[in-house]
Amino acid sequence: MTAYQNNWKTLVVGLGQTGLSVARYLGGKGVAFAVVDSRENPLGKDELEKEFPNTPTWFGEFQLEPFMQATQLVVSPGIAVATPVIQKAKKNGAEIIGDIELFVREANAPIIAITGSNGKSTVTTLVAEMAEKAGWTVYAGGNLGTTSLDLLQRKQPDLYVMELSSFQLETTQSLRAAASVILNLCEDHMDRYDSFNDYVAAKEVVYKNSKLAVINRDDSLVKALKVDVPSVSFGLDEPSAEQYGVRKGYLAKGDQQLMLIDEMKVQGSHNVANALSALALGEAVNIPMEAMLDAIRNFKGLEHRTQWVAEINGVTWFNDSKGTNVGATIAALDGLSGKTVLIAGGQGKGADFSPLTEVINKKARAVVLIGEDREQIATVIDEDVNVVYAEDMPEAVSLAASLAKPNDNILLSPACASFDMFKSYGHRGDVFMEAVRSLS
Ligand code: UMA
Ligand code: ADP
Repeated sequence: MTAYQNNWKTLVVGLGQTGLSVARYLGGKGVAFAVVDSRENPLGKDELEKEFPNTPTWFGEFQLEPFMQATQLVVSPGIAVATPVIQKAKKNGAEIIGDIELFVREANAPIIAITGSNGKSTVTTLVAEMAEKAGWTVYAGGNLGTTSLDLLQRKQPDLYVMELSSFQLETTQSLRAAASVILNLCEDHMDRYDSFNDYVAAKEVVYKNSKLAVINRDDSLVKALKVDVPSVSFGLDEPSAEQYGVRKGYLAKGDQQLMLIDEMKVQGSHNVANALSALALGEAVNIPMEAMLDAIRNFKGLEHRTQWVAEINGVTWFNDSKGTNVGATIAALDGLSGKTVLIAGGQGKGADFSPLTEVINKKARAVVLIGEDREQIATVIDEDVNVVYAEDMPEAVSLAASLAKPNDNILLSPACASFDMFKSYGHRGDVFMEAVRSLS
C-alpha cells in the first residue's frame, strides 16, 4: 500500500515544534494522520519516525497529492495559509485549522489570550506570575514557547495564559477567551502579509467571543477596532471609573491608587502599560489584587528585553535583542533616559523604518548599523546623526563603545529579525552580551 492509499484524512502541515506536538496529540487520540513539510530535513523528523514509524510523510517542496486527500489540515504557524497548495485543499473542501484551534476545542480552564506587536511574552509571563502568587495552577504557553497541545497533556490547571501570534490566530476559529488583549499594533511580519490591514485582521480574532476585551486606549489603531464584546481600557493617562491608568505616579484603577510605579523593577513606560494590561486581564478572571500587585513588584522582566547588561566607564549597556520590529525599538529608546548609542539592523521583514526617524533625532548619540537591511535603515536617519556600519557584533560593540560619552547608554535594539547573522534573537543577544563583557 502506498502512502497515498492510506485512509488518513488529517494532514499535519509543518513539522517544527508545533507539528510534532500536533502529531503527538492526534496519535494520542488514535486519529490517522500524515505529515508534510517543505524542508527536506525538518526539525522533528527523527522524533516522528521513531514515535510514529508508519505515518505517511512528504518532505521537501510541497506536492499537491497529500493536500488533495486531506479533509482537515492542521497548519503550523511558520506556513502561510495563503500557500497555493493549502488554498487548493481549502477549495477542495478541507477544513484549515492550527494547533491553537485544537487546543481551544478541548481546554477545560479559562483562557487569557494575549496578542499584539510587542510585549506579548512579557505580559503573558507577568499574568502567569500573578496567578502563581495567588496559589493557582497556571500554565503559560503558545508563541511563548511551550506549544498549546503540550500544555493539554498536563493536569488540568485553574488558568491558561496564552501568547498568540498573528500566525496562530489566522488558523483559530473557536477561541472564547475569558479575557483577551491586543497590546499594541505596529508593522511586523510584512513579508508574510499582503498589507498591514491583513496583519491587523489576523490579530483581531482574539477579541471575537471574548468575555472581556482589554483595550489599549493609547494605541489609536487598537482603539479604532470594532469590538462587539464588553471591554475595559488601559493607558498611561488618568483613568476614568473602572478603567486602568496612571494617577500621581501610581498604577491606578479609576480613582483608586494601587501601587507606586517606582516600586517596579522593570524600566520604561511600555512596562507600565504592560503592568496595567496584566492587571486588567488578571482581574477579569478574579486573581486577587494583592497577588497581582505582589507579582508586579517582583517582576524582573525577561532576558533580551531592554535587559541591563553592564556599566563600563560610566556607560550603561542594554540588550534588547528581542526588539525585532520598529515599535519595540521606539519603546526601548524612548524608555531610556539621556542619550543612547543605538545598535540596530538585521532582516527588516519588509517594514517601513521611517517611524524611527523622530526618536533617533531625540535620543540617539549615534547609530551603529549591522546586517542585511542596514542601508535601508540608514535612509530614514537624518544627516546630522552620526551613522556607522559594522560587519559583525563584536565590531558593532567596539564602535559603539568608542562613540558613547560618559553617562550615555548603549542599546542593542535591532528593529529587525536576526536570521541573516544569527540563529535567533536569543543567540544575537548572547553574542552581544559576550562582546560587551569582554570589554571590561
Ligand atoms: N517552515 C518551512 N516549511 C514548513 C514548515 C516550516 O519552511 O513546511 C519554516 C517556517 O517558515 C519557519 C520555521 O520553519 O521559519 C519554523 O516554523 P514552524 O511553524 O515549524 O515553527 P515551530 O517550530 O512550530 O514554532 C512555532 C512558532 N514559530 C513561528 O511562528 C515561526 C514559535 O514562535 C512558537 O514558540 C512555537 O510554534 C510554539 O507555539 C517563534 C516565533 O518566531 C518564537 N514567532 C513569531 C514571533 O514571535 O514574531 C510569530
Ligand atoms: P513579543 O512577545 O510581543 O515579541 P516581548 O515581551 O518579547 O514581546 O518584547 C519584545 C520587544 O518589545 C522587546 O524589545 C521589549 O522591550 C519591547 N516591548 C515590550 N513591551 C512593549 C510594549 N508594551 N510596547 C512596545 N514595546 C514593548
